[in-house]
Amino acid sequence: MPMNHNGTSGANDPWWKRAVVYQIYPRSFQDSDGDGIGDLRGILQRVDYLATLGVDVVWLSPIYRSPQDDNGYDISDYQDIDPTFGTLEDLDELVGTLHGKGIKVVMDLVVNHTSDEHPWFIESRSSTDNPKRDWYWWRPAREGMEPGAPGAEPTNWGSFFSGPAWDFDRVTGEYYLHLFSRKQPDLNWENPEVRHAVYDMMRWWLARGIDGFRMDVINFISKDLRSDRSLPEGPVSNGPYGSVHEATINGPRVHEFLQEMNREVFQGRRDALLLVGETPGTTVEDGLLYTDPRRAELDMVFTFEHVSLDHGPGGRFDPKSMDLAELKATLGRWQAGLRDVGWNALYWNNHDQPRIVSRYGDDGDYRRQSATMLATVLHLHRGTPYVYQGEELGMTNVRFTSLDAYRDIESVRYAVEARELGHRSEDEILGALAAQSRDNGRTPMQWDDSPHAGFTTGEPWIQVNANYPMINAEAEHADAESVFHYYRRLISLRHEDPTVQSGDFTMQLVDHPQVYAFTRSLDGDQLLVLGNFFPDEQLIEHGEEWSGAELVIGNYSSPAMPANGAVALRPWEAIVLRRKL
Ligand code: TEU
Repeated sequence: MPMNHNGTSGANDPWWKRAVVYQIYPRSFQDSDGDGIGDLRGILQRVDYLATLGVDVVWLSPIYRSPQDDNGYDISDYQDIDPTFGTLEDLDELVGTLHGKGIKVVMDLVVNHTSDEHPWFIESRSSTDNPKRDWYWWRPAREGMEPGAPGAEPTNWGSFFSGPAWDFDRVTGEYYLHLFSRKQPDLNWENPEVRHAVYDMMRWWLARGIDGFRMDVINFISKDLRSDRSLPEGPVSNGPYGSVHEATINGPRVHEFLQEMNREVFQGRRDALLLVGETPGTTVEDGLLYTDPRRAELDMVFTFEHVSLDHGPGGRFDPKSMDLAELKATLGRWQAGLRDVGWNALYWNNHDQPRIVSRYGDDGDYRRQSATMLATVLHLHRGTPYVYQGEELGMTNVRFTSLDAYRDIESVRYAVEARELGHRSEDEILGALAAQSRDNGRTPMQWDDSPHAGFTTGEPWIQVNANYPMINAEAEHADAESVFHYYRRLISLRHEDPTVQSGDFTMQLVDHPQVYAFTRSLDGDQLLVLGNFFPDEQLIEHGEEWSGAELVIGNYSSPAMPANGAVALRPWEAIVLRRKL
């Protein structure tokens, strides 16, 4: 069994422990046909860019046939490509081209729910005795209440996209469950036919030559079903609905389902694949269960604690400022918890998150410095780093000034509900969206300073960030000091340096309110990583042992170096030092 022996170099470690993954959100990456929406042939035009960056894996957000209610996370055919993005032949060509450059391809797997336009759901909703009725979560109205009447939903659960998590269906007079939009009905994983249909589909994709899956909300697939078929109410804290967390996240059978999936789909070929789960609401204890290789579930999971530190009691649209000591405590807990067993996925950004440089950095005067500092800190952790398109350019949040500019269903539904509830002013709603909307991460990739940033020759489906004449791939490529070239260096450091790959992690300066600090150690080699999260100078005293240290990487052209037992970090400066023990 491949165990991950901490503190020793990992020649037998799985390949993904030395890899860097790049996430593409195809809708916003590159349009090739002028319809304003990115597509597979667009990605093909940019394969050289990915090779120059040096990434090992590309994860594609969903490109399957979909009504696009949630930009493809609502799938109506798992085994076809949406015409917006191209064809299966285009995908085969893209996979072949990426493979030719030594880049693996991971597909998004969205099987907690389908689209309501999936043939499975169309059948399921057609009658109460349809053979696929039980493939989804159908329930009658709350006892003693008129079906369809307000409050008659089977449980008090609220959906992640506002409103109730149940939708009343007139045809059969029952409700179906949707944790996300009403066009994303939840599959009933209790039913073995559902599970085997999913496994068939996964085998079909693997046979097509893909290299793994990023599994969307995979820890939501087991609901807390009681023996009388009932589902429990959720606790109410903020707003009109009960929370779905307790009854749907990390549910009773989730590990059993994942182990079954491994036996049915991955047996004999697991080592070649990358299996990463998206697992909101997961603690270190759950994370260990998911990623312990002896349990054969997942290789690593995306956790959410470190990207929720600027959420207030009301959730993501109730923003507050992030406290650095909390960030260190959170990421440090994951590093310590998965030290001997399991593995961390490392990320700042994805298509659901605002841009990190605007969030934990400074997207004004210190954009380059803070983007590269944040990158240094993340990429020097132990785990597999993920880069989200545009992060390597230091792309920032977009500042939409009107609600009409937003496209994301979560943002739009939130604004509608907040207006209805009347607790917040228009300005507050716009402010919350500006800080936290998922659309911040979904504006088109900024390639050059031509119209629409070179993303499309047509009208882009979502506005391009107005800062594209300054922030774009062409400009970044031309500038040796750019965020882009810094990411290239970090990626090759991951490939070449055994201490970066597998060194033991120890958090330092735990209570320091302004500087992030840690060491990595392996076989007598030690790295010290320092990142200044503030625009003022920080003097860090580290004792004499770092005085003769060698510089590994730094984000200033003449990096701060230790002298007299201390190092002075300039605004948003990051350095990595090496010494022999
Ligand atoms: O996201 C799951 C998830 O829980 C959140 O990150 C979500 O984005 C939401 O904003 C919570 O506030 C995954 C996908 O990444 C996301 O794009 C999909 O919308 C969602 O699942 C449903 O498939």
